[in-house]
Amino acid sequence: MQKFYITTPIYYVNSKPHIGHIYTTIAADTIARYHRMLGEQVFFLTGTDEHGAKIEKMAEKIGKKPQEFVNEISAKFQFIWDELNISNNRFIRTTEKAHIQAVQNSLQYLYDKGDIYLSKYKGLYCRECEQFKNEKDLVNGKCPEHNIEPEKVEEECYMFKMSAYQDRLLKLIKNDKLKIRPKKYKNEVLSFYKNGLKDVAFSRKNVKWGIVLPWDKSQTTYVWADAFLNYLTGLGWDGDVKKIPEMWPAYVHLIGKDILRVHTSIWPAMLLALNLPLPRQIFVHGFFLVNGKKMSKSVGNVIDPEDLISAYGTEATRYLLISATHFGDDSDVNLEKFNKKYNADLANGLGNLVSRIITMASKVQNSELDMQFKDIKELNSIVKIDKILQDYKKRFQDLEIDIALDLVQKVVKKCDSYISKVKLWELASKDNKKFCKILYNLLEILYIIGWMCLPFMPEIAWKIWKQLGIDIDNELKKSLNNIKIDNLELNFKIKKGDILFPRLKAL
Ligand code: ME8
Repeated sequence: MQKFYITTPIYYVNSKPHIGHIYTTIAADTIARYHRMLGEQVFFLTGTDEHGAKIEKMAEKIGKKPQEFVNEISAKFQFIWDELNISNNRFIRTTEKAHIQAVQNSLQYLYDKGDIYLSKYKGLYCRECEQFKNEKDLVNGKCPEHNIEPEKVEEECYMFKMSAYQDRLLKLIKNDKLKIRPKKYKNEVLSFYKNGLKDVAFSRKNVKWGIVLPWDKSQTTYVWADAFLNYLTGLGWDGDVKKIPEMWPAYVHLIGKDILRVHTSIWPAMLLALNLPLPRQIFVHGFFLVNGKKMSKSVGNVIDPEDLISAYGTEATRYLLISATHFGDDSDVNLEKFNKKYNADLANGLGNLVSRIITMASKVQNSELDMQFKDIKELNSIVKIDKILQDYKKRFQDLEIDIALDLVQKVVKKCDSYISKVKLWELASKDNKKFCKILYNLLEILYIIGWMCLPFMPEIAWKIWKQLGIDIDNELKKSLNNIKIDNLELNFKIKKGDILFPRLKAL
């Protein structure tokens, strides 16, 4: 069976989840669900990054013990993933005992091997990024990501010999053995490699909230070294380099552009040092902006995910975020845009189409529309659905998930215009046979729309199928690869359901 392992970044628990975290996680969930739909063996990992100076300081500021503080925030992430129907196989926390033990085992291995050595670090550290900065990365002396001055650090620490892996890594990136997508980000990484990779401080003397180094208890592990290993420990890896987890290597690490450099330098260098295979692909998506500015609490332009869920519901929130931008690009988002899109695509688009067709079909005697009405030629004149499905699969393969989603709208529009063109509602009394034939075709298309919605809005897919009288459990055992219009032998038993996307209340 084909294996498919996908990860999100593990998120810092210095504050509750925001729309950016939600975006990456919904995207990963959508891709994971798609691969399950193909019948593959899927493992989808997300979790929380709970150590480090940033979290230590935040806990101190609000007067809580770090462990108590991270427990609370991590629970908020888990709660919202449930609300959003996120289907992760595992939620990893870096404060779990097994993770801590595996980090210590693997760092001990690197230390014994000479890849980690005692030295002194002098430089600049941005606590918000939890990253060491070069002077030339700064704008007016400040970290451009967080607009704060990094602190000067001078302390004894253990360094990781990242420079030793530079040439091998550069080659692997160049020839796509470690694929970085979209291409503009590969180019960014290649130009960053031109300056060469330096060794990186892998421990901190003055940060107590971290994993203690097994050979020197006065130092804690650099939070990124700890965090990266989650991609392995989340699969149950215990730090023994001879035991590679069954699902490793990852098919894709999904990340935002803010953490591209570390993912394409420190992480793969650690893997080479551990003699473990590299992930196949790092896919980088852009940022959600508000009026061209990065969303941030200090600017006061943050959109709260809970507000989205209460305004639009879980399924529509998933839809609106995925369709907000081309996957990989930045996008400006605001509630006005979301409202418009909700009304156009969901309430008046998909929701209305399903309701119109189901209403007409429920008027047919006994609401039974069976195989005798099947007519592929007629169906193709509404929309060439097999071709659309092929395109849909290709888009998913290329991780163009927003374009795959847009194909649903394409089908909806084709059906709407066909219904208007043939004045279907009038045909019922004029030519019942033809009426039933067209309706049967439209129901088949709705059935396929159900499949196309499944990774994006699983509950909407189920609700569509339920109204068609489809056995959902049985449906979910099938593979999308076997869904072709010619092969379908469906008998519909219509059961009208609730409106899929209620109209929005005025803001
Ligand atoms: O960096 N738009 O965690 P983090 C889109 N713990 N996505 C955004 C976003 C925005 N405005 N803001 C954040 C960390 N994200 C580390 C990761 S992994 C081994 C350790 C998303 O809480 C995006 O995926 O700062 C980004 O990469 C991630 O949140 C950063 O989350």
